Amino acid sequence: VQIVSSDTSEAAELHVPWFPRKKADLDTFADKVLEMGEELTSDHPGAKDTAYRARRAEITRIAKTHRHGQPIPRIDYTKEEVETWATVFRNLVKLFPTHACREHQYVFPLLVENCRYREDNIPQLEDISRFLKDCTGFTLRPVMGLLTSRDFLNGLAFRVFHSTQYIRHHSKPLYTPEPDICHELLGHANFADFSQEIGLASLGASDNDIEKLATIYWFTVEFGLCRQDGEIRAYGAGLLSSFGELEYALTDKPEKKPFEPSKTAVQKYIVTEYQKLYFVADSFKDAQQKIRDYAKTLTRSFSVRYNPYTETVEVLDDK
Ligand code: TIH
Ligand code: FE2
Repeated sequence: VQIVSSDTSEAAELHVPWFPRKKADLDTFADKVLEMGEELTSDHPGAKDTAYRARRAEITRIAKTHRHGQPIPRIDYTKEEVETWATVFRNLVKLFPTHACREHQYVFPLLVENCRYREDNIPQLEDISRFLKDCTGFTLRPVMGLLTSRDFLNGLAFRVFHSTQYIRHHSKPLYTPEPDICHELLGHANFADFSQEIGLASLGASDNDIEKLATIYWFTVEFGLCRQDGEIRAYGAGLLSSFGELEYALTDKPEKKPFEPSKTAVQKYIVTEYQKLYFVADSFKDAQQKIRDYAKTLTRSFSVRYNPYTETVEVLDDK
């Protein structure tokens, strides 16, 4: 039984925020981005570089006009862009053996083999999207910049990962305050099943629950640490794409607390500099299981099921 109408006015009456029902509904996010999408804030390293801003605008136009089902246009990256990528790539690859968790170390060579990950080549979103589709059912969708937490998490329900296509400013390769192609491709190598579960939990969720899910996502998928053979390793993509923060995170400087979803979900954090606190899971698997269990505890007046054949979400009123 359908209890939530796709008619927005009726949905609002029931206090259920609108949410996408089919993969093509994600087209509505195409030009909805937060501040750093189009205009760069003044403290962004590329804010005063007009050539950089023009290039970003050129690349983000692709995201703005992209529609579900179309191939993602390829970008002919400039020599300078490839050099920035090379600096990030070279330094991260050096750190992975001692700093990245084994799951990341397992996936990385597969991308090198199948998606032309090389120091002198920025891989194309279309190639990665096709590869992921074959082995995990995930696809990528180009995005102009940061989406709201709700939109980004909603995308995951459809196994769609929104990915930026432009690169960070060349003056600051070791850390950038926002996602860029290095972050998406080098950090988020591992698109695990549980991210869809976070996504499904986010559909039509209250603002309060969205904030909790986004905070969990932040401290795990983005900045998570885990134990491995008596050491601490990184599995979060925000760490695995920043050779500055990856090194820093494993020193004694930041605070570390055990990962406990109900506590982690209400922790405040900053988004523009190295984190002062990280949460450490007993293992990568343990983090996944705890996130799954947590997502199930959120209350909603209905439940949802993803139908992979039709790529739609079915709403069930069995709660
Ligand atoms: N700080 C990361 C990097 O330098 O690669 C990018 C981001 C991750 C999460 C938010 S911004
Ligand atoms: Fe990310």
